[in-house]
Amino acid sequence: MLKVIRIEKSLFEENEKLAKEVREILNEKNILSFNVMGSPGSGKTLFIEKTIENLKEKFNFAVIEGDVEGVIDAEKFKKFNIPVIQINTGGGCHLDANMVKIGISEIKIDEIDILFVENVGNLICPAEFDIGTEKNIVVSSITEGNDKVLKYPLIFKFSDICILNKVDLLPYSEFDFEKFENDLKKISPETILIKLSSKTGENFFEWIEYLRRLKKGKK
Ligand SMILES: Nc1nc2c(ncn2[C@@H]2O[C@H](COP(=O)(O)OP(=O)(O)O)[C@@H](O)[C@H]2O)c(=O)[nH]1
Ligand SMILES: [Mg+2]
Repeated sequence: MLKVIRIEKSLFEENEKLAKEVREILNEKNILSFNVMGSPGSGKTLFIEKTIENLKEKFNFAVIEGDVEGVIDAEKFKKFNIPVIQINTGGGCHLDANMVKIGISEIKIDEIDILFVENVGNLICPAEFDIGTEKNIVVSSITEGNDKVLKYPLIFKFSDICILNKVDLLPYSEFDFEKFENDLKKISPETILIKLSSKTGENFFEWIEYLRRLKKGKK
């Protein structure tokens, strides 16, 4: 006897339902939320830290950290004295909407303006799971080389915003920015590209201005 069980479909369907619920909870409280994806080491955590550093006087932040193991990234947010929830997937390569729903249930969301969710670092699985946040961000860095858009198109298509990070290292690399930009336009014309350095702060204001406009648009 051969029996095929289509787990994939029901998993995705269940996730969609939960993502909708998360979105409703966050929208009801007028919270602007971001799902930050990208390779390990692309600079997701530093990007979120820098954003909070820039705007902590203006908005109340919360962070949900998704990692396979440990609390290394979550601890980096202690200095801000904000709610931080660590989710350990124990091997899972992405967060899902249920994990985020549990995460936000641990936060006093009435007191929050902006929520960052740092997804598990990789360019494949996170792109298949809507986690209920408002905007998807992929952080790509120039040290990863400029073939990533063509090699992992799904995550770039899935993302509303592409942060091209580590531009301070441009002088030491052969990164072809024009090619990256053209590939992104071809693969995902709607995705907004912002190049910056989370380390030196170079061009960071462009992202901050964009975020402020998004937040204003919600009110
Ligand atoms: N030079 C440079 N280094 C960066 C930049 N952003 C992050 N890094 C460094 O890259 C490494 C990985 O950053 P991290 O934020 O932990 O990446 P994550 O794994 O994507 O969360 C750390 O050593 C950061 O200090 C940047 O814009 N320029
Ligand atoms: Mg990180």
